Amino acid sequence: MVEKHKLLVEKAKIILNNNWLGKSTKPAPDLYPHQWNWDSGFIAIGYSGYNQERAQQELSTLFKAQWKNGMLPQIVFNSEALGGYFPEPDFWQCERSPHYPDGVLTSGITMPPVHGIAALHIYQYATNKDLALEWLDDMYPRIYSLHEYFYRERDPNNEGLVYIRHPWESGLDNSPTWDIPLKAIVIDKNKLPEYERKDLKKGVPQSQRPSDDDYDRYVFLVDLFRRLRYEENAIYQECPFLIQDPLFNSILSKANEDLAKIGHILGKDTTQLEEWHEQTNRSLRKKMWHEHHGAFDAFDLLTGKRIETLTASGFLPLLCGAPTKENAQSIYHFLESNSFCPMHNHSCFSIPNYDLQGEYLDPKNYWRGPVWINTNWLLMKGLERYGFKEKAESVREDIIELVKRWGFHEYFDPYRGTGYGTDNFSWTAALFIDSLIE
Ligand code: 2M8
Repeated sequence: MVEKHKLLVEKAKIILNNNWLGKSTKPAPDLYPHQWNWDSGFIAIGYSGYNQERAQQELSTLFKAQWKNGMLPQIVFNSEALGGYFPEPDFWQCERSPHYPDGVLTSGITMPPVHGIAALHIYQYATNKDLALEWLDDMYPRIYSLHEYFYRERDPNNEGLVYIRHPWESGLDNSPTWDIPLKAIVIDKNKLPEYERKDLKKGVPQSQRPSDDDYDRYVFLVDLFRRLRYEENAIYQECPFLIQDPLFNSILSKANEDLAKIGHILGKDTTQLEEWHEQTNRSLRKKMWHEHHGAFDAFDLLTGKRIETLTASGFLPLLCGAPTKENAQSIYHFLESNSFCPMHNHSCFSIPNYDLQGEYLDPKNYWRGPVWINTNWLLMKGLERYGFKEKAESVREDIIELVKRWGFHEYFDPYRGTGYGTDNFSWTAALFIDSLIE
């Protein structure tokens, strides 16, 4: 397949090369000028098919910015590009935290931990296994301590389900799932720090980006964290946004499983990783599965209620093996309904991030309807895991088709395929390359 799409693969490599910052890769030329946490995981997966050294370096650079308590920041700032994004280090003020690492500039929240998954992928694709083993030996304790941080600091009920404390941590920033909890945060504009959005000056229309009301709440939360000096326990007591999300927990669970495989290769004791994997899967099934929906719900720790919004996040437990066979069948049927674009239907593309029949669908707006290549790639792996080969194949075909027709956009219209957001987007390029490797 790589041969068949040779020109596009070349183009994808050029995009990654142009977004290369010297030690890591930015997500896009202008809109995102720094290094992003889970983007780098996906980008490394793309590199692993043709440039092992870069794949390894991408993650090594990211983990140089790991906090002393194990947290891996959402953004590692590129000091040469400061001024082009909001919020940057002057706003985060992470130096207030005793856990802030030396010699780097970062934000004070995290993102879905795809790194164990990426690291195993890099090893499997490595042409120089000795080099890969040496690298894994260095990465293993770092990724392990990130997982330890999650179970220690973000799992207050000791149930194997960790919470996110900011929509940016989910990766799916303005997903309709966050509408209810965000609306519940009452903002006093007079007390909100002054700020200026930079994202709207980069050529992407407001209609494809989060609303100003959303941004006020994003800023409110950052202001709270910096006031509390990024102290996890204090944040847990005061934060008005504490959500257990299926996508986040499924990625963590799968990363435990993959890190345990790496541990076996390195001869480590992986008991804890296996226990985390089992416990998270058990709790996903017990607490978040929604029989009637055929999907997993998010859970709001503050209201004690499920958030019954139907997004791609609810299918992600396929990735880590949490659903029973029956659950997986229900998910499959739901994915094959008009809500998420069935196979062989030429009037839509799979898998939109939000229910195509849902009340809040906005096919152009960011995480409120468009198709994203990273969630598609993860779902493809989950579908393969459960033996839904034809469906997985059709998801792969849509990844390829969308890029072929519209280019390397950030996200795509679920009906027409039109590319939206920024162009020359790194993870679209990286995962396109990976999707062509059989
Ligand atoms: C988007 O999020 C950032 C904040 O993290 C933003 O809107 O400024 C999301 O799509 C996120 O998932 C992604 O990692 C990031 C960079 O591509 O952009």
